[in-house]
Amino acid sequence: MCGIVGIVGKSNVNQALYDALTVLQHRGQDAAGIVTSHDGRLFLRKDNGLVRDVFQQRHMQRLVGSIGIGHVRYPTAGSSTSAEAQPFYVNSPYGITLAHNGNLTNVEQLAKEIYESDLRHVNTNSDSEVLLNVFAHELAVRGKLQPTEEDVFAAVSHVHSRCVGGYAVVAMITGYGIVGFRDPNGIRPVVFGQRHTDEGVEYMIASESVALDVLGFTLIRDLAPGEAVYITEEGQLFTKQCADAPKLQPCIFEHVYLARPDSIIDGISVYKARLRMGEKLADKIMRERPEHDIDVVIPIPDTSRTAALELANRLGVKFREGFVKNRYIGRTFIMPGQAARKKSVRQKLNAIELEFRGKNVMLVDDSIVRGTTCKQIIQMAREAGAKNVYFCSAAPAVRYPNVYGIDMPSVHELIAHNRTTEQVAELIGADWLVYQDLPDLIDSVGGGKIKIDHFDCAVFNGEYVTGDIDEAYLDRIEQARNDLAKVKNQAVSAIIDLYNN
Ligand code: PIN
Repeated sequence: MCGIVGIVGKSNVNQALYDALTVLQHRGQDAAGIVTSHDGRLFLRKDNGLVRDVFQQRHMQRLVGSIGIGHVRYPTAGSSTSAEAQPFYVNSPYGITLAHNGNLTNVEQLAKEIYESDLRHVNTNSDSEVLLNVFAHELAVRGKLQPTEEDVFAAVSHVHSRCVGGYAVVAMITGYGIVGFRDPNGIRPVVFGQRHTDEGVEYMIASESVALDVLGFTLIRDLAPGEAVYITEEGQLFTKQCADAPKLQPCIFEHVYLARPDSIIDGISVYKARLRMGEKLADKIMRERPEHDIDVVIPIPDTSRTAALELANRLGVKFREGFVKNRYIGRTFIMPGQAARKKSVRQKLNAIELEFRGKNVMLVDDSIVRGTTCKQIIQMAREAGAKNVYFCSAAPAVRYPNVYGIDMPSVHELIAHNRTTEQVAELIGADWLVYQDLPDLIDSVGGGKIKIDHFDCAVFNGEYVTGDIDEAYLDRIEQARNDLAKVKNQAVSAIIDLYNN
């Protein structure tokens, strides 16, 4: 998962891009980048790290220009070197830079085509660089010295016919403008908005509406699946549907925990969707365990808080903050003579004992993926003196990998893969466990004022909306992830050896 932003402004946009990226930081903490354009020149800064660490005063001073794009990255299937930080750049045609959120599922085929037919070189393992080259090729073959909006839209149409998967994209065409587009299923979110300044109207394209809000832009709307928006350097805005058969099937996991609760995606308030998830869970508990003896509902901070609050209200049970999260977790340093250790849950969360001692507690989390964290948290609740620990997941059991840009463990690491609810409860150490039912999750998200009945729910039901995912594909990504894990482990061991010798 990643965050993207693009701004066409009336004065330097570096600060606004930086601020927008900090608002989108929850979408990726691995790397960050900004590129701006001024007088036909590009200025780029990107590196691994948080936004606040990647950009120093000296970098910001160099990022001049009233138009630019930015990206925060969460590593997906590929590796996570700084060379793969975005935006990516190709010099021909025009000089195009691009930032992408999502994942292409036919990247191998595309990489082959790019090399053999389009005669282009791709220098990383990133599908985003492939996507950029497909877009650049499709714009180049139009053969125009000055591309019009129709040329840009035609190139996007060709991207849609060649690329499969989830993609929300913002790209800057040096000297001309910024284009944003969304895949024909609208899997990943993207919105655009405007703000009025003394110098005129400024436009922003962003992954989530919260970036518009915080920077004083008003939401115009979400991009429709398959649609593109093109804003010229002069501030003219054009939109066009560029896909043949678009169908809105957004990723439901955005609402579970990826997006901020103060965002509105495809007209749906993430916050309200989470409240409804809590209501539905309460109804399920009342149906299945009308005689329950829950004394207190406790959220696992932060994402589950909204659902937990409404769950408690509906059950008529006390809602209490039982865990405090350290907001300032620091880096893990590898010291000579010590093995690299992951930060434990214990360092991130601490229990307020008086909320647990002698009580039957219902812990609520947004989802259970590997089950490792919730197992430790349940243990903490017991150590704090809880009599019984029950557990609620606002999402259904995660049983299948994600292929559209969410970094998920491979299928065998998913605790619910090939397991029943009871088996998962036993493994995580809960006295009992309640998962949200998928129809209830769909209704929580798509059953409010804005009705959406199709979502990408593949991690729950194994049905991939692009229709191209088979066992062989899943086996390949599993293999790639295992290989990557091996390489990473070897690299860590090599660093430790280096320190020790
Ligand atoms: C919470 C994100 N959320 C917490 C991600 C961990 C499952 N985990 C999925 C719960 S937040 S595990 O966005 O960081 O606030 O129990 O499956 O190991």
